Amino acid sequence: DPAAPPGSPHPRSLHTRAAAVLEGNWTGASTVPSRRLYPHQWSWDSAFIAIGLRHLSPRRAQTELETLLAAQWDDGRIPHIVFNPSVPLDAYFPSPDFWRSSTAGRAAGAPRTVQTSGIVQPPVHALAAWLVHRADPGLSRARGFLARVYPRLAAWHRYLLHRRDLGGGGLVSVVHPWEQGMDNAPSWDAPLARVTPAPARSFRRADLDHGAAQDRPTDLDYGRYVRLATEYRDGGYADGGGEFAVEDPAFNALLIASEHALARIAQELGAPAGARHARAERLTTALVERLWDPREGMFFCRDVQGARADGQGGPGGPGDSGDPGSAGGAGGALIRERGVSGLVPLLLPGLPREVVTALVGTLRGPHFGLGTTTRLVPSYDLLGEAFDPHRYWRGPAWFNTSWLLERGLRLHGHRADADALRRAVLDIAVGSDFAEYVDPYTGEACGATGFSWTAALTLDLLH
Ligand code: 9YW
Repeated sequence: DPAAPPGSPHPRSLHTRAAAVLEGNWTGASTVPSRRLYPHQWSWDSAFIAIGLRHLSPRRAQTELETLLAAQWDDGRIPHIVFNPSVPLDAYFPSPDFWRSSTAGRAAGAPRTVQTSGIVQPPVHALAAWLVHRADPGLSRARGFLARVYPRLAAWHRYLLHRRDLGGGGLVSVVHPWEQGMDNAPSWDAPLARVTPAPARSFRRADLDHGAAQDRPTDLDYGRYVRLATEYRDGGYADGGGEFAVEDPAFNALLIASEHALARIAQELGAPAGARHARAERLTTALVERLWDPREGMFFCRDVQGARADGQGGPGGPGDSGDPGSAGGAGGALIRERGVSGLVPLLLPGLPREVVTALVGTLRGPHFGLGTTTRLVPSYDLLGEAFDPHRYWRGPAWFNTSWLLERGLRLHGHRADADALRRAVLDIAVGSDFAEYVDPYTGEACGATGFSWTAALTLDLLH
């Protein structure tokens, strides 16, 4: 138990309690996000979990990522869920018999032996692999960890960059709200409104057995999630041509951060890294060109299939013609809902100075209230019409996004803000019993407790 930085609340007991959560959620080869609510392996959860686990057991952290990567499809995609065959089918919906990966996903190269979902989640994995390596380079080299994961991570990025540039501007699109990881964020409301919901009686939600209905997405949301996933599956998980395609700032920023990490991994392995750094810089430029709004001081999602007229006549109001991303040929429309996803690019090293300054201003301003009205960064605009402090990704604060923003603040030299956010994460994590998400004003626990990434990222901030 290494010494914790000064100012941590009871660092030793915090360390012990966070470690106990991860121990309890470990299955032998990977970690479940939550024993009852999410009893399988989730993709971006495992990346965050590995980042924390490296402080307890670098070996286990490597295994966490290796288990996930073993379920990679031949086309390079890393599935968002890897199913545990010993968990009953009705414990989680949608279950393996919904996704039918080994049959419906055959053309895309789904694995034959393990059952997975067919959609993806944000690419935090190369960043995680690099941080895990750094925790114990000797062990990592002895096990050939980076040499084994590098080709898989490279194939994963290739899949995203080549098969998912649905807007044609160099950025990656998600084809389902579950892919971006913030399931019911208000940013999806407009593109989802075009989707006809699957009939409520055609599926049964297992999440409501374990979570309060008012803290979860609605049945109408679920109907649309099911429709989109069904159509993707029935099209053999081929990309392009679906009803939903959105370029999201956090998803793309995490890809860029991971591309920088992949460059470091290449360098460590003695392979050329320059092209990867250059690609990360080009992607950063594309991110700013397509998703940055200088007037609002934040990034927005782009609805690739949205009619430009809708976006331009929306809450953004007049003057949208000044939005460089909506200019002719860019495709689609910006969705002017202020979500935490639009702040996450702060973690990128190559951002223009004025973008960094504006993002920090927005984080501290009335819409997110950091350091003034809120204790942790809310997932959505405090002043937004859809704001609800308890409903999942429509207001509550989540620990992974606060961890990413703490990193961004520190990277860009905003030390006092980073220190304050770090202290708040540690306090609220332990005070909420490592909740899945919390009321951003009070820190009151919502959703599940004993949530893995909350414990893992707390551990990372302690070290
Ligand atoms: C679901 C596991 C996942 C997270 C997502 C979160 C939620 C799954 O749980 O989605 O059934 O709604 O939104 O980000 O990876 O923790």
